[in-house]
Amino acid sequence: MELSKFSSSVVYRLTLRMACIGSLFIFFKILSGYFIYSSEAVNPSLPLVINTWHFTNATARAWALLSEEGGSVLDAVEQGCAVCEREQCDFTVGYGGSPDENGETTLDALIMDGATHDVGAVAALRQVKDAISVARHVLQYTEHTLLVGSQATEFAVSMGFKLENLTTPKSQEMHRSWKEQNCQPNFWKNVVPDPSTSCGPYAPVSSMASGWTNDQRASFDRYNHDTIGMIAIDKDGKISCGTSTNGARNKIPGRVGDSPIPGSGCYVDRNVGGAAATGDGDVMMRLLPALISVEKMRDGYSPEEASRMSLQRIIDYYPNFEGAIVSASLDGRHGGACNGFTTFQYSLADSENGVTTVDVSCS
Ligand code: SD4
Repeated sequence: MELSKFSSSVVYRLTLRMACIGSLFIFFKILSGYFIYSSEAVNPSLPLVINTWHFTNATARAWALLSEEGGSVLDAVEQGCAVCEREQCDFTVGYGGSPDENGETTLDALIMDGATHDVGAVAALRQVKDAISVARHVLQYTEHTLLVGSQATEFAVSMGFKLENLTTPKSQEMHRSWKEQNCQPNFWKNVVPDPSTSCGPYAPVSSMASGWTNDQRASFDRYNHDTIGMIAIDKDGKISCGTSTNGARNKIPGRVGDSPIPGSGCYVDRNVGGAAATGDGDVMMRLLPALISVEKMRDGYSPEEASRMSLQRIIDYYPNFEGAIVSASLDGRHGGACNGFTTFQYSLADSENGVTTVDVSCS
């Protein structure tokens, strides 16, 4: 009897001790798990929004969605870029800008979801103002990536978007004065009549040896390059990017630029970060600078270094290239690089700075 009392009290004390050790173990496990999660997944400067140029109203809208309204990163990018479409930022986003050779404004836009690596885009979209929202409908309601031209318009109308005229008195005036200046500058080469002095219609020169090139090629100066390209990261590190533009002034009808091309206009990777570009899209879409910048960040370079390296890849082939790129990593760092512009700024919103702009010196 005495022995069994003794042994049951030993068992009791042992059980109690093990239970205490067990609970302590669980407590520390939970605690360490919390700290590991905190340092890896949550950065104090997140959420973060950056976008090309000084389009701070667009940044502020995206920021409000992420920081106050519980919106997703896709909502932030869509509604942020939509601000520029409505405000006709620098007349290079939205309706009423960059008329083509026929005087028509057409729109390019893209939205990319880091969580799924899904993309929706429209190119040469006619008669619908809300390009980034139509792109989101491509992402959300189709298995496709990119819809173009009049058929993109048909898709938009079937999804409930309004058919509207994108021409304004200002874009009519841009087109009229271009015609008055013998259609200078333009994007033709190796055609007759000489595109550097004459309007079309043009025909190919019969032999390249006797042909013209066009030194008057339209340049992507201050008011011909301000595509909005935006990257949004929420507090949990979810990322998305988007672009919206009316392209290049005096473009040849049917021309599509870099903005709706994934990896060129913008790109995100849910494990790394994102990048967005602005500038001479005919050149940029040959070298996919947004993809390259993200891959450089994956290799451990900072967003600024990655931006420089991706632009350098373009400059190696096209030394006179005019353009810029902005990049952000999932830990909340950001940076940009530019070439051929006198100035370049990008807009930023994060918990430390609120909405502001960052100056970048160009090479
Ligand atoms: C494009 N990258 O279509 C665009 C140009 C731009 O405002 O930046 N436009 O080539």
